Amino acid sequence: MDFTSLKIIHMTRNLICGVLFSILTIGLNAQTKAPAPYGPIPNENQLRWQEMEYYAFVHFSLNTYTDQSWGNGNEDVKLFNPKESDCRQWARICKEAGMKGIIITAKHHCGFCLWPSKYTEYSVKNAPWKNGKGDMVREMADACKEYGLKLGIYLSPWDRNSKDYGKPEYITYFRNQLTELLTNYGPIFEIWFDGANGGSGYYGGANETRTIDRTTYYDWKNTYALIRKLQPNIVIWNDGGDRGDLRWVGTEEGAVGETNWSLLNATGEVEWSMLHYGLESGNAWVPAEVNTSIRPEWFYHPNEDSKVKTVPHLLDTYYHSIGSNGSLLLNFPIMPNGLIHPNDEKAALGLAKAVKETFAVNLAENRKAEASNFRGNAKEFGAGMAVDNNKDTYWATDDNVTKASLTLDLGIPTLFNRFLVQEYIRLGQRVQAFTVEALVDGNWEEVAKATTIGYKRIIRFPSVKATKVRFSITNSKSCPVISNLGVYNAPVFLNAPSITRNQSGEVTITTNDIGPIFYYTLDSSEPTIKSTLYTGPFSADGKVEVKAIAFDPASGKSSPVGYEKFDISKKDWKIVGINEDKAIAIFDGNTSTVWHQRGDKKMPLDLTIDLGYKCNVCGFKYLPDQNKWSSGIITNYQFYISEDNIDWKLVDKGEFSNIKNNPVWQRKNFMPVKARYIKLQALKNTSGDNVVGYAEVDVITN
Ligand code: FUL
Repeated sequence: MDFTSLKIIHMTRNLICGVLFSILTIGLNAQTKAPAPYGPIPNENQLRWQEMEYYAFVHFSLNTYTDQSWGNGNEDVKLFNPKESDCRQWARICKEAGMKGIIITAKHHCGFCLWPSKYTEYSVKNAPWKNGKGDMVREMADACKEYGLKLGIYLSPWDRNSKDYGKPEYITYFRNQLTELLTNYGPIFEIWFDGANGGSGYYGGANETRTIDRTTYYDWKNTYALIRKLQPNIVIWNDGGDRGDLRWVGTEEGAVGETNWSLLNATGEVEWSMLHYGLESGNAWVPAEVNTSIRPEWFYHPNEDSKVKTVPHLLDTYYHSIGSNGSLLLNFPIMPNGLIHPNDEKAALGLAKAVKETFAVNLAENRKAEASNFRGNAKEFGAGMAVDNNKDTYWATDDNVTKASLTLDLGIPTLFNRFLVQEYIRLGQRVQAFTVEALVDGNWEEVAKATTIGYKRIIRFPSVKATKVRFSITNSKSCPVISNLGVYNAPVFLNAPSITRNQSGEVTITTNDIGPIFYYTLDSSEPTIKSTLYTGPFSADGKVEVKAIAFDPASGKSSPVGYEKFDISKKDWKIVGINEDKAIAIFDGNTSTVWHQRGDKKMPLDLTIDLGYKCNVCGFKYLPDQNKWSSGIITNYQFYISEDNIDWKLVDKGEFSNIKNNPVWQRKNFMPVKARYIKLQALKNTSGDNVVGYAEVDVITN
């Protein structure tokens, strides 16, 4: 063959190959084009924030020194003197706990500023701390930098100290403070605007009630523009007015809805269910942030040292936030000395350890995976992309396919109890429902059935031993796009048992976990499996401390200690002047039974209790209705005592500050007084009507 013939053959071969290649790639391109985004999608700031998953709140202000939830705005700045304050301790704990950032309460509702703002005297610059030369926000920013954490700012829009609050001038003041905080402390990942706005306060000495229209007063549109100009990479948390980048989940208990769409409408009112579950048809991307405290309250109260949430409780919160397409913003209350309490540190590090142990081995990683359908039969969208440990690749189906399944082959019978799944949210949130099945002894068993996925969803179910796992999408808005799957075998973590006592002094120990037995002590010692075995309700009337553990004989694991301190006996208590049998719910020791005063009577409404005998009363406790839709939650009260039900003395009055968002036990202390009768007078409730509800009322005696 001469050179020309060779060249012709070569050219012809190239031509054929070229044509074939073009045909193939045209065909392939048509088949393998990535899915188009569906509905609203997150912006880069929201994506960056979502991947942080877990970060801290720190609550520190003058309230820390007055044992209050909300300061009134007239508390003395001289109280602020944290002798051992150390933001590096906070940052170290957060880092070790696996958190990615810290949001500091630069200014809470009382108006006191943790930084030396130029625009007010009510700040650290007039406090004895560091002779007025301190700047807590600066120290926080430096500590975050040192520990590789991001910094966020909580700036309360409501200011109970400012004389201008409620007037247009305050908006200039508010924006000036925002400008200081967003200019002088480096990059800020999140700004947090609390929903509590307007009400009674000091207001520069006016001591009055000021109401504002929270949708218009702050002119959010222009306030947001300022924020975005100063910090282009920030996310804005706001639950009122113009939509921020993130949404509140409607509760401070630490849980978003089981169904959780990262969508809302860009305008219009947001009702509770939208906050909690998102809005499937929403036209804006507004993902959920679950904020909760590691203790019942946000600020430090010494009496909560024994109420720090246990590791199983925090784990539950983890699944209801990070495991439910939300982020987790967990609060540490700072003590008056300026440090995080060791109990809080222990709990946070305990959670980190439990999470690490749970997700140490992904049994699905790189396992053989088969899908009922994958896009254009192209490997780049195949089932394997969901188990390749790469968040940028995904399994996707053809455009018209909205029901599909993926089967993972575990090889040998394998024990597991957790299933993790992630959508590739850059292309939107699509899946509406899915199931998880396990192949046990040759039969498919459904182990879980759930609704939305979003950025991350983790499902818990009892341990199952299976050779295969089948994940089936049973409904999706558009073709599903799944970036990651995980199968895990989580160790047993038992919840601390609950301890209750009824009016006749009978103590009951219970748990939500299935199967454990309990051991308890009554002498303040720590219970072990050598302590008294609980065989049923027992009698322990009068002042007593009960500590109990749950124990799982199968795994040999114990729970954290459950603890309750009961005060005087309630055997002889009687409600005075009310003849309704159901009213007994007020002191039956059962937090889920409630009694409401309703009818024609108007506020103030009294609840009078005859304790049966005289004792030294030095405080009282009130627990509102624990039902989410409850009415009659008291916000303002007066508390009276009497020895004879004739002469009454006012011993305390005030507000249950954050009771609406966080309906936990409210505890009020006062100087000890002799009393046989107590009267809790409700002056106002959260809904502004004349209903008063009580789950429990108790006294504190010395
Ligand atoms: C609430 C506030 O009123 C609490 O004091 C706390 O700051 C919490 C994070 O938000 O609504």
